[in-house]
This record gives sequence, C-alpha cells and structure tokens, in this order.
Amino acid sequence: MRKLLSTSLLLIASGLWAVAQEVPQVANVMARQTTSLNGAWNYIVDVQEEGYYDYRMNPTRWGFFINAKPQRPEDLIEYDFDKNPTLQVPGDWNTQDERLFFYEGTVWYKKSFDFHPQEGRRTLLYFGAVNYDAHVYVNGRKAGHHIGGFTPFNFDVTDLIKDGENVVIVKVDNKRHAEAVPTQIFDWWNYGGITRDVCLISVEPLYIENYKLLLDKTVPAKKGVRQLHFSVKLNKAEAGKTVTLRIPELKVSQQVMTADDGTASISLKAKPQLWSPETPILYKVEIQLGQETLKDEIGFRTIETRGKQILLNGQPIFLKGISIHEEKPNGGGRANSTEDAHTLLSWAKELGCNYVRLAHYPHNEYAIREAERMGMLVWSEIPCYWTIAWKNPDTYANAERQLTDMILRDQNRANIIIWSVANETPHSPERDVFLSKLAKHARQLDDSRLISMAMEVTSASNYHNKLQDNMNEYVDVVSFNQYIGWYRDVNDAPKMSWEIPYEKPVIISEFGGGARYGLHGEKNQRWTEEFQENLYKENTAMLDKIEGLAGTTPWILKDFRSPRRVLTGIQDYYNRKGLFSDKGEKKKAFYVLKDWYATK
Ligand code: GCB
Repeated sequence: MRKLLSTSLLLIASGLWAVAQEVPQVANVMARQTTSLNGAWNYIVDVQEEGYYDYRMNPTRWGFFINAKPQRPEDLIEYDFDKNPTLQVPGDWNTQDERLFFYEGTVWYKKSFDFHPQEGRRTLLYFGAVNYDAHVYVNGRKAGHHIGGFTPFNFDVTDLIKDGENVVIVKVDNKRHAEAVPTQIFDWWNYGGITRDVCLISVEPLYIENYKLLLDKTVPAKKGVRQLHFSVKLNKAEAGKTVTLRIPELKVSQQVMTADDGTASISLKAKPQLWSPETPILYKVEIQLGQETLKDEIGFRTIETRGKQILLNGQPIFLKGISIHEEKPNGGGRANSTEDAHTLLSWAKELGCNYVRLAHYPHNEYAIREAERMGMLVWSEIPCYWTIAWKNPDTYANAERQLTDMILRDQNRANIIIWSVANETPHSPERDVFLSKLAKHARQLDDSRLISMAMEVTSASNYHNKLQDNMNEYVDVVSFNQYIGWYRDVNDAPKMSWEIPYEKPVIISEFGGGARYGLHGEKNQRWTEEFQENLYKENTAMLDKIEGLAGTTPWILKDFRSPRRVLTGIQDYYNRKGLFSDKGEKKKAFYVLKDWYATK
C-alpha cells in the first residue's frame, strides 16, 4: 500500500499522471480571458485510422497524437504533421481541400503554439463545435473525447499545458452512424472538421460557470416596473461567495451570496424597455466574482401563448419567418462569423421577416447574437431528425446532452423564443417516449420559452389534411412541415382543408419547392423559377385558411449543399428550394413571400 502511494506521488510529481477532465460548458466565452487557437492547423487524412488503432484494431499508445519525430537516423515514423498542409480553423475540410469534398472519415489536426499559463489560474481548452466525434490531446496526453457536431465543450487542461511551446492534436471523425444524432441520413452536407472557434480560456480556480438573467413572466408589470430574475452557478459547490450583478442603465447593482451548491439567485425590480423585433434593445450587464467581471448584453421580453395566439411582450405576433442552414452566403461551406450571419439575416430582413428557423442543429453563437442585435426572433433546434435510434439509451443521452448544451449556451438570448426538439420523426411508441422526455427536459431547464417540434400531417384524403401527433401535449406550439405543390398534390393547394385539433398556435415550419436560378418556363415546369413562384402563390393563399396560423418558416432562404440532391444540371448537389441561389441571387418566389409578409 505504502509502495503504491509513493509510486503515485512520484508519478504525480513527474507529471505522468497529469489528467485533464471535461468540465461543464462555460457560458459567454466571448467575454472571458481567452487565447485564440484559430488559424492554420496541419492535417493528416487518415482513412483507416492508422493513427489511432494498431494492426489488430486495438487503440495504440503510439498514435499520431504523440506527434513523434525521429530521434535517430534509423527511426521509423510514418507521419509528420509538420510536412503536411494546413486547414483553416474554424472551417470545414470539405471546401478547403478538393480531395475532401465528399470525404467522411478521420482527419487529424495539429496546432503548435506558445503559451504562458498564469500562476494560480486554470486553463480550459474550449471548442465551439467539432463535427462529429473528437478525441483531443494536449502535449501527447488525452484531454478528452466529445461527440456531437454543433455544441461547445471544454476540458480543464491545466495539468497538461506547459509554459512555452505546446501541441494540441485533435482526431476528428465525421462518419455517419445509425445510432448517432443526427443519424445516417439527413438532407444537408456533412461538413467535417473543427468548424467553430478554438481557444484557451484562463479562469480563476473558482469561476462563474453560467448565469441566467430574464424577466419573470409570473409577476405582472406595474407602471413599467417589472420583476427580473437572476441566477448564477459557480464551477464549484462553494457557499458564501459574493456575486455582484450590475445593469448600469437600469441602476441595478445587487449582490447575491452562493449557497452550499455554489448557486445563488435573486429577484429584483427594474424598469427595462422591452426587447422586440422593432426595438431590439440590449442592456449592458456585468457579473462580478472577486476580481473577475463578465460582461454581456441582455434584452428583456416575455413570450407565451394564449389559445391559438403567440404573445410577445403580451401582444399577439405573427411570426414572419424563413428557415436557414448554417452555410456561407456565397457558395457552400460552414458559416461561422458575424459577417456571414449578417448577410443571411439581412436577406431575411429584406423579405420582411421578424423570425428565423435556424435549422437543423444549433447554429454558431455569432449568428444568434447578430440575430438578436438585428431584431430577429429565433427557433433553435437539435439534429433529432428523421429516423433516430429511439430505443438506444446512448442515442437518447446524446440528444439530451446536445439539447442541454444548446440551452446552456443561449439561455440569455432574448431573441430565442422556441426550443425545438425534433424534425419530421416517424411515429412509434418508442419515439413518443424519447421525444416526450426531451421536451420535458427542455422545459425543466428553461420554462421561459416555448417548446415545439416540426411534425408531419399524418392523414390526408379528399384534400383534407389532419395533424395527429401524441406529442401535441408536450409542446406549446404545434408545428408541421408540408410540401403540397412539390412532393405531393401539385396544383391542388386551393382544394385543401386543414384539421389541427389542438388549442395551440400553429406554425408551418416548412413549405416550399425547388427552382434553379435563371431557369425560366411555364408555371407547371419543374425547376423553373415560375414553378416555384406559383407554388408560393398557391401555398400562401392556402395557409391563410388555417385557423390559428401564428407563423411560417418556408424552406428555405438559400440553396444549400446536400449529398441527396444529385440531379445533374439542376441540383448538382444543392437542394434548390432556396429563395436565393447559392450565390445569393433572388428567385421570383422571393417577391411572392415578401408581398405576403407585407400583408401580415
Ligand atoms: C424536409 C426536411 C428538410 C429537407 C426538406 C426538403 O422536410 O425537414 O431538412 O431539406 O424537407 O427539401 O425535402
């Protein structure tokens, strides 16, 4: 025993036992003390995962993550990161290296950099998102493993990082799996790589992990004075720590003391002007623990339903929306900047939108924040799409984790009004268990927003469409996708009637059809702009007849890459349902929707 103990001490002292661990996502990374690791990373394409498994398919200790270099002339090392080209991070590999356009598999990334950790502080290694499966190593040691392509994660790497030169290596694998979320088939490009920002975050040993500041909807306003609710969570369960909340413009300066679990909360009165699409007012907020102050900009609003209406700040609102994929505005490739988001959202504004559906996965934080500044309401969702492995507990855990991480990242964004837990899922008892659990989980984490999911019409005969979904009781807003005029019933939209037997607001989360920009012809000729234009005319007239229609997000703002869209000369691996072409040119249907929204 004694021997064991002294060996352990020796190992700890020599750093050989140094461990890293995944720690809960830290909120508001943009406001923290960070060192960016964005930029050029060397990469190795590893089709057979040679750098991870030995020739008996066992994980090897001598993998690429040790970044070996020959020490003697006779040494055999069959890789060299430093001789390999580089990829830009953040970014997908598919649009940076022609050879990788269709590639799905493993790519190793390596970054060498100088770093000088500050005495007494801890260092977290943060990834905004890596698609899909990431093994992370720091100076040859494993920092951790993460799955899920669209949410942030961070490891405490204090014990792995050195003063001076450091090496971070990430094995990224974007192979699709039936048990994964999303599953094996989905209608968008499976962009692989380190697709969002990477940085080191320097924190005190005790730091603010997350916080939440919002309007308390249960207390009515009196002469403009409202109740705000603030809660904060430290990374450790330490009691008696003082956290100060300041909102200078509202003359708020309030201290709270943490309880045994390291959390604190308080209600306070203030007279904020409310955030809305017309007045997207954000207040500067400071949250201080010890010497460290986090800054944020937060807006206040309420969102609720009354019968078949959606009420924003107590007033009925029609959600004039459009669906958006996270792709760069000109051409394909994953988007990850305020500029990309601004361009896409400006197009939505030009359409007359006050709302966007950010499909089909959590979009990057820049986009959400830019939408908030521009006054765009947001529906945010997880990639629980089509044929998920409903019976698999690991698949559920994965979906729940993505949902949790999406909510924890964005819970202070006033513009997000809807969390959606699924899209077009086939009905079964197992699916119902899975989705109802997810919906309850979302509500438990955040009861200040509405819950929804994109459903499907389950029965249609004699032009009568009926929505029937057991999940209706778990959602606040009933949403469904419908493709009358494209996948079904071309020219029959005028004959349709609708039965939505729930006393809840209705959102049409998708409708639309494809057109190749610049292709003209008769309105019954597929792929022409005239066909799409006519489809929009018929659909908007049809939707006007749906009782309780509270909003729509037609499919979609811009043509986007999809491996399922193989029709040469027309699709060329693009889903052509955009109102804008992949290069940002407006199609005729744009004007139909714009005119319709002008009447709403
Ligand atoms: C849908 C899906 C969406 C597809 C779209 C289409 O229902 O939700 O992801 O891209 O249809 O174009 O078929």
